[in-house]
Amino acid sequence: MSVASSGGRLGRRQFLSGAAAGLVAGAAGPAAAQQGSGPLQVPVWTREQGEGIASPAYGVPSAFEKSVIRKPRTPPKFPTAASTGTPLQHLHGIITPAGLHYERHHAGVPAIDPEQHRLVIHGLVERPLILTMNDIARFPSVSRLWFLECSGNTPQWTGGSAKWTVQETHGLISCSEWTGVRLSTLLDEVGLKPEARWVLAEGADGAAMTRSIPLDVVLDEALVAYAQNGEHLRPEQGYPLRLVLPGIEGNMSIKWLRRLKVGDQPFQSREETSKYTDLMPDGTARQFTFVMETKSVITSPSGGHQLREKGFYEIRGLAWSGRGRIRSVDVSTDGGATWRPAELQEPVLSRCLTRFRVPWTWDGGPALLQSRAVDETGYVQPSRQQLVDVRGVNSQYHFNGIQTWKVAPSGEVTNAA
Ligand SMILES: Nc1nc2c(c(=O)[nH]1)N[C@H]1C(S)=C(S)[C@@H](COP(=O)(O)O)O[C@H]1N2
Ligand SMILES: [Mo]
Repeated sequence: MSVASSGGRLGRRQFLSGAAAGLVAGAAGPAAAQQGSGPLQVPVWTREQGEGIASPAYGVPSAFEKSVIRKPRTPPKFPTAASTGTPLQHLHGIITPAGLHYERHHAGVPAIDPEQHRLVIHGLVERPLILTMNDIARFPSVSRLWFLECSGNTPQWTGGSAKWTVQETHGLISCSEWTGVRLSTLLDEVGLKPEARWVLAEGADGAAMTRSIPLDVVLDEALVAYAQNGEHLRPEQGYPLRLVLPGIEGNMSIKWLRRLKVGDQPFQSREETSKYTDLMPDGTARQFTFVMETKSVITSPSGGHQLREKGFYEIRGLAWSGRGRIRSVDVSTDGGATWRPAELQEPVLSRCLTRFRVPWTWDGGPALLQSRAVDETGYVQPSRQQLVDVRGVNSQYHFNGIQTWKVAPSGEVTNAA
């Protein structure tokens, strides 16, 4: 039996009872003034001409969507070393609109003139090169739908705040269609020397962010991207050029990319020694933990939501794996005692967000909502306890434990991680 058919069996009446109640409430509320008194009156916006075209010339969301915005994370020590989270609770499907893509900047957003921007490729190569943006645009291009996730996403190693929304627990993930040149294509052009094993990537921002990337990651589809969701990158996403390394911690996808240096070993930059390592319970640190492991989260209902009445709800969420495709997602409404398979929305792509859904009838009692993803390698998303048993609680990065949202009989939804 598919989950969709069990949803269908609930019948139309049950889906619509809430909506009909809403309509009655609406007719008595502020909307009544606009709509007239009965259902389907001709509203004022149907009786007059709308706004002309080209106002503004670059389209923006409806004025009624003002609450759908990025949100700054914990107050930064410096205003330019900051991050903002994507409002996952307000989004549908799998693509993040560019204006809502999460941000993580270590030294603010540089204003780079693409005419003056250069990419240097040197080190253990046969023919070092300096490329202009026009040069880069001439190479064969590819487009890929991939998520990007900061390894600092979900800062819940020692628990989180009950008040956190999914924007705060999981907002440092976004998903775009990226277009650019394969990094391997550029490296073919310069010719790798036989000793080549690692590539240093450096950004042109005030942080001059630098990370060492092993050759297997380079050759695994890594992109030097200039476009995102059909248009050139936004300044905050690395305009005019960035790396996008699929399934790899966001920090390594160097923005404002200006230099690639090929070496025979890792370069041991600040971001891979003092930062972006994982402190284990025995005091040793794991270094070069690149892959973003399988993870999922319910985005609706989620923290900060208020269920207004008993009855039908569609539980909706997102799942992803840095190792490939999502194979399945199970959902529990009783804190993990029982699980039901969710329906996966196609396309289910490798290292991309996957949307899942499961029908749920809320009986008005307390509930604990959880999702657990499995990827095509068979890796199962761990519970918080399973993760902490292995990793301890000294880490800052790579928390991929199962998220719990608590639904109170009042309908209030809070973070129970
Ligand atoms: N040059 C440069 N690249 C950078 C950063 C930066 O501060 N400077 N931040 C990194 C981090 S920590 C992450 S998670 C991603 C964030 O990319 P986004 O801001 O496009 O979401 O970019 C990475 N690349
Ligand atoms: Mo990050």
